[in-house]
Amino acid sequence: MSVSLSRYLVEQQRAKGKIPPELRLLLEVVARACKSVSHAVNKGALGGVLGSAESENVQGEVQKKLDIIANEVLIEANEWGGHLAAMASEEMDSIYLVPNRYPQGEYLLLFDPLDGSSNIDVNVSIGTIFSVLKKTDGGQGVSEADFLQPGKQQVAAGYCIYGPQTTLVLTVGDGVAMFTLAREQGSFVLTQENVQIPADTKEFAINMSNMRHWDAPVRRYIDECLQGQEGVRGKDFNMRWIASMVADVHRILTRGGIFMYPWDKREPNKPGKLRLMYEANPMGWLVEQAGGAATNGRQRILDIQPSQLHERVSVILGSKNEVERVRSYHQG
Ligand code: P6P
Repeated sequence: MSVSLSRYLVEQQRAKGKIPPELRLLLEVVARACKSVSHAVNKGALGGVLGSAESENVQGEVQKKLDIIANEVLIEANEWGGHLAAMASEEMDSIYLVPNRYPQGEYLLLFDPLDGSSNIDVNVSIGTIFSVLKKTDGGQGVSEADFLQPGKQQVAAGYCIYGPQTTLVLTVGDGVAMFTLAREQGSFVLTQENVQIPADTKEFAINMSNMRHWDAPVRRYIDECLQGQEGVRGKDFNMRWIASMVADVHRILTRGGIFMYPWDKREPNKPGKLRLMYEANPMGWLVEQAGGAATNGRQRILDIQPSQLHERVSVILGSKNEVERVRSYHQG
């Protein structure tokens, strides 16, 4: 008997008391929105959704048509349900308040509506990343300050990868579960739970073209991997870089590995390329819930106190022993 996402969430709510009804509703709405995004992505050129939208987002990046479509789908799906106070998106400069015509809830939803969008036009896996926080003060109204909570405060986090399969990966703090979209019924079906990342790995993911810009600890770690059996690591390594964080993280959750997008001296004033609130925090919690680790090189990512909604961070995550090694090199 297959277990649907809805049944899994009811069991997390009823049997385990892990999530209240409002959070269950929120996660079901997000999953439904991801199904709509998957449908749009899968149309590709046939849907007239490829290419640039001729606009820029807050990050100064050219937006793809699908970036904007995915953002609109998530906003429209979530704004009326009464479970949210506000939303934040990589594609929007400021937070999105739930319109007054709808009831307000206590949850805050953050998302990168379509991560990896440089891969959209070349048919490589992309995905939606989401993070859920709760308003900390019971007061009325909501502001950006309500969002600025460390990642360890998340109550749910996940992503939906649009690849050969459309798979939703989720944690509510009780391990990591994976749900594959059964297109015939249009429902997400549980295909793996209690995901575990091997503590060791022979596979690293980093954009090697940036090597000359890296800090010494990162350079040392990668050099040692490249030395293979003849070097201090005593084993050969393999390299992967999909340039789509969702796809690289999905591989790591599935078979282990280490993913690195470290600070580099191309833009020394930026702590990294990836965003803390809606990329590193949700992915960091998923990885930790699967037995892995996530650091910025010096600090656990989930302990970082955000100061801005769109702040960036250096990301090193995956197999625990490898992440620990990189962290120790930063300490050294
Ligand atoms: P680069 C996609 O644009 C993204 O934000 C992540 O999904 C991905 O890991 C990274 O940037 C790729 O960056 O510099 O290799 O193109």
